[in-house]
Amino acid sequence: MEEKNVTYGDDQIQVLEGLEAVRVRPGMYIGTTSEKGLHHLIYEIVDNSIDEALAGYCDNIIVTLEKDGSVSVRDDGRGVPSGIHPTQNLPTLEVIFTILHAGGKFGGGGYQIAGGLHGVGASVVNALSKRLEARNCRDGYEYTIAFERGHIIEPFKKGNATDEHGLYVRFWPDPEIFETVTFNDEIVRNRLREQAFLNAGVSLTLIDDRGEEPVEENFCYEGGIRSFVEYLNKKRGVEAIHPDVIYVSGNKDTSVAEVALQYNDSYNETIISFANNMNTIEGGMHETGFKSAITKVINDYGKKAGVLKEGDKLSGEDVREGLTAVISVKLENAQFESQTKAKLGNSAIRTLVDNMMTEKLSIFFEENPKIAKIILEKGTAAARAREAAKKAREMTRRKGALESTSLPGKLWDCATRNVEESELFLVEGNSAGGSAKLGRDSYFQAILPLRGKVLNVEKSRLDKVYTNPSLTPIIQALGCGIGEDFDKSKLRYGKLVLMADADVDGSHIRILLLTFLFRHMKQLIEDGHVYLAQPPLYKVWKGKQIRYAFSDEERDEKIAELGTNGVETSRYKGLGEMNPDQLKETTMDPEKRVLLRVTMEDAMECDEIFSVLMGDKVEPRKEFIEANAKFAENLDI
Ligand code: 1YM
Repeated sequence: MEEKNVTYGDDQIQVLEGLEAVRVRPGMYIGTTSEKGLHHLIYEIVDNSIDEALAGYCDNIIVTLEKDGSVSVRDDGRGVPSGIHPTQNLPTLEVIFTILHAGGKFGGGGYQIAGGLHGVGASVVNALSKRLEARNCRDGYEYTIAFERGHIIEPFKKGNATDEHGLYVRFWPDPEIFETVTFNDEIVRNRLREQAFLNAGVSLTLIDDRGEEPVEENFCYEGGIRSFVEYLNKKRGVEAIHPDVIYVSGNKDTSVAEVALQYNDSYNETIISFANNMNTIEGGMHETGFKSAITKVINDYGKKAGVLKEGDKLSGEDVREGLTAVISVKLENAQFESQTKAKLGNSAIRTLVDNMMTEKLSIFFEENPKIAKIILEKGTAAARAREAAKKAREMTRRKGALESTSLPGKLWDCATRNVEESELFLVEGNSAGGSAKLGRDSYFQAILPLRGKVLNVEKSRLDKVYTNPSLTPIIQALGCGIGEDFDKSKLRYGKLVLMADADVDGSHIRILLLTFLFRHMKQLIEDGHVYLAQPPLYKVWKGKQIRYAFSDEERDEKIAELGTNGVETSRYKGLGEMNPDQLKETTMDPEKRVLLRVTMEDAMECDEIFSVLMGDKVEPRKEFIEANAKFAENLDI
């Protein structure tokens, strides 16, 4: 291969303009330049290897977090075609890393399955890396190329003969682009494990070579999403109530769907769905089809078996109590909806999943009447609890009517009835509640002090939740109901702000509240109504000049700002230590405060942590605490 001339032709100028556009607006291509976006770089490259594995040519994918901060990904697939690309008139290896959208398989035939960012792939990683090297082994030779910030620095070169095959890519993320360039092994490990579950039989290995000794872990599951369900149950410390995971799959046209499910002894539902290997955390058509089918099949079977009388009906929530399920669909032209692009919109997939589940789950029940009976009993028990909850709720309502107001006594409400501008603060402790009451703007800010610990909803059914003295005031104040009564049009406040101390008990309360909201008012989180207040950790002052700091670093900055002679610092032990003015100024005043919006990912994480920490099993809890010693210490559970 000839060395390329350094004077650029029109084609190369277009290429550089393309990659430059990625560098100017990285968010448009990888969503964000935060830690999350940084990790997307790895996913983009790994997704290409997974495509090669799904095409049937690659068995092993190895990801290494290198000592120098770079990441390498190696697969044993065919390697990239070694010649000149027919339309671009450049080496194909170069094209993959320089032409945007090249990931979309311009080779023709088939479609890209691995989700990633819809095939923008390798060229985006190249544009956002301060250096990238590729070594391609194919047809008996190795071929290399290297780039700096998208510009070729070592041109495409044919090297030595080799009998290896596959592509090796190593990249150094660009610190000019990303907020951080330090990879988190836990994030990478979770992603590789998840991809191993979703692509049965593909072996993914993570090597973290940044410590003194390299740490290696391999993920490969012949059972695919069946193993995923087993893993989720084990991690959450719940006990399955029937022997094997139930698995069904089906296809229509070019789409395929598979579902694995198993019931357990908890009261919670854990449904995780994927479209083209991307986690659709907001669900979508595949989840809708699944839910409708499972409700229908269990009710039909119950009628046929004579367990459900005419007129009895198990609700969707009833049949999903204690259910762990993984839904995975693969389709062409996936349409992702919603703000976070995490919801699948293709309606044909709803029909596919619904029909497949209806047909195959019915057959499974006919063939396994014992298991069908266990599942049916679980659902009817849930329905009885739901009835009890309804009665309890009616009782509270009636009581509320007698007392002439259904708002909780401890609520200091705000004046405005305009939901969009109003805020409800849930405040830990009565003394902090008192400060918040005095520090608020009573026109739009309402305060509800919480006393003591919130109910652990993990181990409680709905009827308990409704009547629990720590939760009823919250449910009443919000006004929108919970579970299947949830009606967002009745929501009384546009923002729900959780305000708890920055200590052990505070984080415990935050996790309890988030778990409650995630389990019973999920839509409030999905629609972005839930926030965490950020009270400062330090007060730094010199004479009459006062500064607040939210971290140790910031404290040192503020000290430097005021000058070191005679500066005093104090650490807030809790919200209660702040006087109303301070609380207003630092935590409540919209002009000055910092609120963190809770995302579905945050809530799911809490839910998971919670299942592990509060569930019945000791072993997963021990494992979790050992693995997260620092975090668990903060939680103090
Ligand atoms: C470490 C990342 O990208 N592996 C990889 C990529 C490709 C192939 C094999 C491949 C695809 C095809 C034919 C095809 C890609 N090739 C192309 C293109 N690993 C990694 N492994 N032969 C090999 O899809 O037809 C794009 S990606 F366009 F050149 F075919």
